[in-house]
Amino acid sequence: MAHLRIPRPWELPERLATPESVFLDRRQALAALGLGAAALALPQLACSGGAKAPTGADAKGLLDPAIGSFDAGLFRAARRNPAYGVGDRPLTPENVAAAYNNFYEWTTDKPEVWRLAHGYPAAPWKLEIAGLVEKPATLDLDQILKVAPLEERLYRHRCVERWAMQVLWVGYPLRRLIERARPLSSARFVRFVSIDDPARMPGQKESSWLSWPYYEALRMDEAMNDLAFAVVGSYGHALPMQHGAPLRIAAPWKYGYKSPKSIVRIELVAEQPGTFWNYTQPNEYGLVSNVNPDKPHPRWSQAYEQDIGTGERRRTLLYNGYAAQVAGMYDGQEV
Ligand SMILES: Nc1nc2c(c(=O)[nH]1)N[C@H]1C(S)=C(S)[C@@H](COP(=O)(O)O)O[C@H]1N2
Ligand SMILES: [Mo]
Repeated sequence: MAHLRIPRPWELPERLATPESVFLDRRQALAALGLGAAALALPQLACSGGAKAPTGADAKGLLDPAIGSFDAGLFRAARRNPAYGVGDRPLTPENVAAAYNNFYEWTTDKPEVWRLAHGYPAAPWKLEIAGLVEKPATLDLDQILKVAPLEERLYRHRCVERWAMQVLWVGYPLRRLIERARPLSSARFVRFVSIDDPARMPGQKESSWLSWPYYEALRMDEAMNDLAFAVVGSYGHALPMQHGAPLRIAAPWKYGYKSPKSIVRIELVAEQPGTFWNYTQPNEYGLVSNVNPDKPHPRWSQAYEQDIGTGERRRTLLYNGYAAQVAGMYDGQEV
């Protein structure tokens, strides 16, 4: 290993530098740079209908909660919050959502993530809440799950790579977790740090030049918006590891990378923090990264997306369909 020079992020081969390029092969990425029909063409997913879900013996362990049977009753008791719907879009089957994941700590190969992640123990867990707060704390799993009553929400999810789904998350408003620590008025951003475990996470070891651990951030007003959800479960049970157990964020009006998984630290800060992808790809979207059909990625249009469940190609919605909840936060600002 000693003879290997660690490349700087800007030297990365394109294939490794972005999650997007895993989805789009080079020819498609070049086509997306062009005009007209080619720019609108979406790459095919694993099969003609959508992403392929493993079945039978091949799916063994696919949906296993990474915290085992710990507090299973808590998840079953979670009630659907009727304020959140996805219009006429169908719910993505849970075995599709759980078998097509972005979680680079494991691998960049989406259908393989769950197999590698399965068996990783998300219990016990420690979550630190620190920075500009009156009451810094370290929460164990039981405390993480009981910050507020669990509720279920049907959310859209839109990846910057243009795949999309409708998923049932279980959790509580992120605001409740932040309020628990009593933020100081000087706190302007919330920074999240994901787990760092290169000994057991093959993607962290293989992609050692990436700036692990994964880190993300929201503005304070975004984090306090009711739509920002602290997710601990999916489809009526605790999260399987591939979805980011035991705690991940869902900020569904933003591209998927703004929803960090397997969080170990939340920090309230005054200055705008950097993020994993802004550091790696500084020429792509900035901190806000709201879903916007009219703001193309440097290498492709965002006008259309593809549903991983049905394979349907459809128009991208501004704020991913959540304008009523979030547009007010961006009055007079660039979306
Ligand atoms: N720690 C961590 N969080 C992450 C990622 C990641 O690679 N590592 N990928 C992000 C991206 S690009 C997307 S689209 C979503 C995917 O969430 P899902 O696999 O649960 O659908 O997770 C986000 N959170
Ligand atoms: Mo993504």
